Order: sequence, then C-alpha cells, then structure tokens
Amino acid sequence: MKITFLNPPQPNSKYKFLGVVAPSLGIGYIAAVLEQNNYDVDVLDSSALELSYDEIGEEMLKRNPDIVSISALTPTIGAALDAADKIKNVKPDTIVVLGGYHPTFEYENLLKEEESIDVIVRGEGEYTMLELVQKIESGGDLKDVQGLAFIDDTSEDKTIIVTPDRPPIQDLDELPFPAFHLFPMEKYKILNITTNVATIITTRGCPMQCSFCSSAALHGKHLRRRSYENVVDEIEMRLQEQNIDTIAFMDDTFTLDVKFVKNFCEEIKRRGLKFWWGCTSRVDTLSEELLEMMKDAGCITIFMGVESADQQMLDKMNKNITVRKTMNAFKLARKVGIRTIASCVIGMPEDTRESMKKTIDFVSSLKPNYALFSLATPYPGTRFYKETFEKNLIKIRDWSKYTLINPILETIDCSKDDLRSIQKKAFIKFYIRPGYLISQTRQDGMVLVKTIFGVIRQMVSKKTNGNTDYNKTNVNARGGK
Ligand code: B12
Ligand code: SF4
Repeated sequence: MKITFLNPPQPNSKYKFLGVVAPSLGIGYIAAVLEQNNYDVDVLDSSALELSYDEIGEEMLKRNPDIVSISALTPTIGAALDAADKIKNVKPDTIVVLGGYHPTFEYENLLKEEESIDVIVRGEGEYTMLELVQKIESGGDLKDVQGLAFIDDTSEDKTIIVTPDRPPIQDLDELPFPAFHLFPMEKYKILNITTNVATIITTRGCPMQCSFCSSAALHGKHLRRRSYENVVDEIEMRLQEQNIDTIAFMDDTFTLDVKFVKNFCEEIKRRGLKFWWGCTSRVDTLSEELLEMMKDAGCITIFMGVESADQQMLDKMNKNITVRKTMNAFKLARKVGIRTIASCVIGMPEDTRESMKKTIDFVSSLKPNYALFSLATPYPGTRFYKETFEKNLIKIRDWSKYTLINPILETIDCSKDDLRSIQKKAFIKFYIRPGYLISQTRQDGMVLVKTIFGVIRQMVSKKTNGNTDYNKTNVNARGGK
C-alpha cells in the first residue's frame, strides 16, 4: 500500500509568513510512523516546489499512490480542496484523507460539501493514520478507528460518522524523529533565503488556553514534552546528517517548563554541541538566570507574545500575563544579549483606536529587535471563534484570508479598512525610525535588515501575486464570502 502526503500549494506569496517555507513537522511525524511500520510513503510538498494543480495531477499519475493524505490549515483549506479535486479527477480510485487544524474542527461542512474527501483525521495524526491505513488494507471497519470522521456510505442523507476522540500521545519520546529525508530540504527558506536551519518541536499542548489559540484547542491543555535527552539526540543527528548550523524550535512556548530548559542547556554543553538556536517564550517564564543559561547554550533569538498593552484586552484573551511582566522580560533579554521579536494582536472586537495606539507605542518602548502586528483572527475550534461567531462579528468567510494580515472582524470604532491602515502604520512606525535602523543594521548587517523590510512590505502590501488562488470561494466549506 502506497501513501503520498501532500502539503497543498500556497495560494499566494503573502502566505509565506515572514518568508518562511518550512517542512511540515506534522506530516514528517506521521510519515515516520508509517515508514516504521513498513509502509511505502512519500511526500509531495507542492508549496515548497511551487507546483500548479496540473503538476500535482501529473505527480499523482507518476507516483501512483493508493492513499493521498493532505494537510490543511485554515488559510490553505481551499488549496487543499482544489488539490483533492485534481487528484480525484486524474485518479478517481485514490482514497483522499484530509487532516490538520482546519479539518479537525470543520469536518462536518467539509464532508457534507466536498465529494473529493473520503476521510478526515481529527486531532493528532500519527496513530489514527496508521490504524486507518491498516484498516483500509485489511478491509476492516473504519468505525473501529478512533479520531476519524467520514460519510456513512450506506446512508442516503450523507450521515456523518464521527468515531470517538483519540487520547493524546502521552509519551512523545516513543515517536520516531520526523521523516525529513522524504522532503525537498533544499527548497526550504526563512526570510525568503535558503537557509541552513533545521526545525524541531519539543512539546505539544498548552495549559494556558488563550482564547484565540488553535494549538491549545487541538493539542489539549496538558503540556506534553519530549525528554531533553531525546531532543538533544535529534539535534545531534540533524547536525551530523544535515548541513545546518541553526535550529528553530517551533514550540508554542519552548520555555514553559523551566526545568526542561535548564536540563536541555546543560546537556548541549555536556555533549559539546555548537549551533545557534531560536525559540518562542511567554514573558512570565523568563528569569535572568534562565536567559543566561540559554545564551550560553547558543540561543540567539526569542519570539515573545506581547499581544496587547491593555490589561483588559489581555484578560479578555485569557493570556494570563501582565504588562509589567512583559516589560521585565524584554529588559532581561536585552541585558543578557538575546535578540527579541515582539508579537502583538490588534483589532480584537473590544479594541479601540486608543487601546491599539497604546499597544503600538508600548511595543516600541520595549525595544525589541523586530516586531509583528497581527490582526485578530478567529480560527475554528477556538473560544474566540465561538464567541465572535455567536455574536455575528465575523465579516469575512473566505478562509484564504485568515492569515493574520487581513481584517476578519471589525472593532467598536474601526472598520476593516481602518484596521488594515492601523496595521500598516504600526509596521511603518516601528520599522522606520532612524535610531532603530542604525542600531539594527549595526547588529544584524545591512543585508538582513533589508531582507526583513522587503518581507514585511510584501506581507502588508495590498497586492497578491500568486497564480494558484483557489477557484471556488462561494461554498461554506471553502469559505464563502
Ligand atoms: C511552526 C508553525 C508555523 C511555521 C511552519 C509551518 C510548517 N510548515 O510546519 C510557519 C512560521 C511557516 C507558520 C506559518 C503560519 N502559521 Co503556523 N504554526 C506553527 C506551529 C507553531 C507549529 C506547527 C507544528 O509543527 N506542530 C507540530 C506538529 C507535530 O503538530 P501539528 O502541526 O498540529 O500536526 C499534527 C496534527 O495537526 C495532525 N495533522 C497535521 N497535518 C495532517 C495531515 C494529515 C493527512 C493527517 C492525517 C493529520 C495531520 O497530525 C499531526 C501530528 O500529530 C503551530 C502551532 C502548533 N503548536 O501546532 C502554528 C499554527 C499551525 N500556525 C497557524 C497559523 C495561523 C499560521 C499562519 C497563517 C500565520 C502565522 N503567523 O502563524 C501562517 C500560514 C502558513 C501557511 N502555510 O499558510 C495556526 C493555525 C490555525 C488554523 N486553524 O489554521 C497555528 C495552530 C498557531 C495557533 N496557535 O493558532 N506556522
Ligand atoms: S497562545 Fe501560546 S500560551 Fe496561549 S494557549 Fe496558545 S500556545 Fe499557550
């Protein structure tokens, strides 16, 4: 039985957030589990390879898989569905499976409206996919596999069968390392530059449960993490096998478990491993001691969620941080000499021009090296989505626009156009400051600073320049307008 994993095409270059094109760890893990169980697996990353739908069709005829498994986020669901249509068109007997964030929460609309989708995997995919493939192979009953949704083909009215949820994988160390050998590694980029950066994830789940976060909705509220030995084993392997010098930890909050981080830093030193790394953090998890240890172990950049300067807004998001803690974390990182990226959200329904201005000014006062101003976006499965949906606040149903740079909501005193303009001005205000430009260029060099400017300009420009925009936008599952 042959299984091809498909990462759908990027509808346009704006989706390449910060110019990042990275291998999907989700697909990498599932493919590794199937390989471990002796299945014939390959990966078609049509985003990295910049394939058109016709080229995807040609690849399917060449590769001839029995099952194609497609991964989809909310903004890529339209592209995933168009790819599924293409696959069914060229090879109607292919079983098409859909998984990932968007299908996990929107399986009902998808199955009812989209004939090309045979099965949806909800939640964590490793063992659900393995059992699904085994069942398909043996001709068994899919109802016995936890974590699936599919149409009951004996029903006349498209009854959907939803099997019980699969409990989260408790021991992440039992998983093989992601099967990166199946990916076109030379195609991956950060800031649109081909890099020698590897991506690794050490945790799943988050106890914080911020209202807008899909990750906590899919991976659950208990932090599950790999042991530090297992993580450092993977790093050692990647340093030996791939031509890399930098590791980007993709965890939502790498520093949530302080003991883990300390052990991890000590283990890197003990094994004498030399590489640069960057990670994400919550402002309430950092101390000077921890930052010193991280720097000593090679950490050069930390991405931190500032979200808002307005305590009321932070509380609304259930963020559980204070403005004071944020100031302290940035001060400490600067003192220790680790670069910071501040990320904030503007345009929550209760945000006002005043509170957004406060946030934008606050970010500059933190003196981060770089800043991101995202527009509040309600992703399916989150509490934020439920609340804004019920209050009829969602103005845009086209899922391809759910990229954090398009206004989806309006606020008390701002229209969508106002929000777009506030976001643009926030970027300009932060980045176009003479003192900032001089100090950043001194630290990171002209080339890097220019590249970052180019990427940000592309992100917030109104123009889109892709040729693979999906073609059906008037249906609910694809995000009717
Ligand atoms: C790393 C990351 C990125 C990276 C790299 C993406 C990549 N290629 O891996 C970059 C920076 C490029 C990125 C960009 C964006 N991202 Co991002 N990203 C993440 C992050 C932090 C980790 C993803 C990851 O590797 N997880 C680890 C793996 C093991 O878990 P997983 O991805 O969930 O996969 C499991 C299941 O979902 C499922 N599964 C997934 N795919 C499939 C496919 C099949 C067939 C099956 C059966 C199962 C399955 O099984 C997997 C294994 O258990 C997540 C948050 C998170 N913790 O997951 C956000 C997240 C996925 N990103 C998100 C978003 C919104 C974006 C952006 C739109 C904007 C942005 N600023 O972040 C862009 C759009 C990218 C695009 N392609 O359109 C949202 C998605 C919400 C949604 N409903 O779509 C998340 C959940 C963040 C959040 N907190 O809300 N992202
Ligand atoms: S935004 Fe970060 S801290 Fe909040 S729930 Fe999501 S992962 Fe946890």
